[in-house]
Amino acid sequence: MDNKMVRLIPCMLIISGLFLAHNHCAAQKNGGFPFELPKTKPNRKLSAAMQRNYDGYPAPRPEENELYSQFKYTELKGFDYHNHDGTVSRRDPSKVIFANGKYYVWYTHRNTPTPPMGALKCNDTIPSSDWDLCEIWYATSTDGFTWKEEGVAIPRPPKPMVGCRSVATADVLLWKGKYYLYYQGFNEPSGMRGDDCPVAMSSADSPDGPWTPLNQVVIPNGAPGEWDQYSIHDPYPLVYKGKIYLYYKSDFDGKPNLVRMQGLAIADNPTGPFKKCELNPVLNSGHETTLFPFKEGIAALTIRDGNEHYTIQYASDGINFNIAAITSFLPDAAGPFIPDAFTNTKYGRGITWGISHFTTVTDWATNHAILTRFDCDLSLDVNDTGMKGAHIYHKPDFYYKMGLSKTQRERIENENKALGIKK
Ligand code: AAL
Repeated sequence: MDNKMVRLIPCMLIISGLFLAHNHCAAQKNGGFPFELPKTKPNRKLSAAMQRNYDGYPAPRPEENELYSQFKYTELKGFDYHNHDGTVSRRDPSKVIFANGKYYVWYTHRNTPTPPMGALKCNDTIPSSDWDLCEIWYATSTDGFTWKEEGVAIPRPPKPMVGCRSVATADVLLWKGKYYLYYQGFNEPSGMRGDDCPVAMSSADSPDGPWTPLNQVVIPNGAPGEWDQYSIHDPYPLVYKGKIYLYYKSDFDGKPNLVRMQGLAIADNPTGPFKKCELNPVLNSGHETTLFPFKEGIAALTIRDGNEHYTIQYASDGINFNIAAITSFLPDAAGPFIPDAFTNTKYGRGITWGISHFTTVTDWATNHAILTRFDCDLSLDVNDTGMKGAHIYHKPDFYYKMGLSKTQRERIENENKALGIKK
């Protein structure tokens, strides 16, 4: 190649690059993207983001996305927390159900002489964690804001039965006129290795009990080496396709941190056998389980943890979930009121409220949780525009409270030093 040719090559490359870019970017055939956001996918070249906006979400704007909502919180009346000294805790509420003219909710209840002291300091009366040495209690309400605590539903069974150390994190199923509570049954204090337990179950003819324990594990842990070999948490039954679809979360890996994902186990009867879905985990994110029938499928609040935290997801078959909305301040451990949770609906209507918990009421020394009410519009029957805004404003204080740690401050100082900046 002669010198002239060598000098020409970069010019030719630049010209062809410009030509390609022009073809890609200038929508010369269509004109610019329309000012009014098209309701359906326009027939024109679209960027990846705009394709996703039409293909990936139920509607191109959040206000019209039935699976998008903000969440608003209201303090509940009727629960005493012993001056928030950490000796009384209520957490991990079940779904809310409506029966006998009132709403019912079940939850983990702890009343111990001290706040949780960790696995090394706990004993037969001192709890290791907030959900150690607990019972399942329940409360009723006629308006969803003021609750009457009714007392214990599931006490701890005697040793060596499943749950003899603690029963926690219950959820409810109504199946052929009978009520079933599924819950985590601990036989050793949580925190010894992790938070390990299988799922136990009790049944009753009325939501007021009496509850008869099945006295056996209904959802066993996975085989050694499998993702759910140690923990089956937050058992969450729904009736779907004529069967019991029970979703659960497991904690796994642990190197360096635990990974949390959600799985599904399906049964024809409340006592099982529950067959674990071979595609498990079916949700790659989220901490506690919160799902509800929606249209032909199942929707999930994917609350904390994982790449897809703070999303609302949808699976038209109850198994293969995709992100349907991205939101913020999702309710922790939410137990929604789902009118069609057990009706075997072919077209789920969604949810507008429920009970969740806050675990951040005080500091670690008086660690406990409180129940709260959340409201939202994830319902096909409600159109609450006040829940559909895509912005939430907080005072600077809110952000400053989540400030830098000492280690982060040191790192920043070192970065400044490395630039040669002297104090
Ligand atoms: C919760 C739930 C389960 C865990 C612990 C108590 O938020 O995920 O119930 O075991 O934390």
